Amino acid sequence: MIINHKSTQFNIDESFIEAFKSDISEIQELMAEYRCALMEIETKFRVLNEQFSLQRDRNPIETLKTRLKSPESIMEKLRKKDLEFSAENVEKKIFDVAGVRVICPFIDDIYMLCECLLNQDDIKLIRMKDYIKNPKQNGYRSLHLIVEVPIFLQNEKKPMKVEVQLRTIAMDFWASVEHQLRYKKNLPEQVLEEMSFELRECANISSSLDYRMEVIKNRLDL
Ligand code: 0O2
Repeated sequence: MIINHKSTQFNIDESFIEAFKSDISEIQELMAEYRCALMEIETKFRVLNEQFSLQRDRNPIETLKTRLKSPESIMEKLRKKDLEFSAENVEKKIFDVAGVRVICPFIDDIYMLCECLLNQDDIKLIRMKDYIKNPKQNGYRSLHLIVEVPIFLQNEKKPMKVEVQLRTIAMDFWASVEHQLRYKKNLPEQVLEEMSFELRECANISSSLDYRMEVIKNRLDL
């Protein structure tokens, strides 16, 4: 079966579809739990934003976005890992089913929010990847966290994994545009090389912009 998802086309094995159908109610329940985890993390960031804006008279969060991974992307990710589709595998092997993206004006805001989140006693850090200090080869920058947050169900407290991506407005601009360009397929090798070079250059320019803005902010003691 072929599933169209935006501009991507996946060939998904029939057995995956069968497994998906047989696990459907468990999956629906799990997705509802991920939605609850997203609400928990979103609220934590909104509270921090509120408190900081009272203290400093500016918002450390420009935009807050949440998303649940689509069933097609989850299936594709499991297939790449050579794992069968089951609620158990989704929960144990896929760490970014629930995702929160926090877009900040300044780099300092990113590390301040990260520290505040990780200091909360119900948050457990599972993994951190700092693509700001160590950008990806293509120029991608962001701070990635996988955290566990408890959700409180009727008779149970359940830890749920959430991926948090923190980035500046400039990093987000670069990542969003690069994401769109990446889907342009079948380009000649030379064009691809030139494009990668240009994208790396743009990432460097936007990074130096971030640092210059930071200097202005610090001068104003904001
Ligand atoms: P989507 O639609 O955003 O969810 P893992 O998730 O652990 O299996 P990995 O590669 O270790 O895989 O995760 P990592 O490096 O923490 O980054 C995964 C996510 O970061 C991606 O999710 C993107 O959102 C973002 N990302 C990472 N590298 C790039 C990049 O080069 N360009 C852009 N634009 N985004 C990037 P998904 O699942 O790809 O997509």
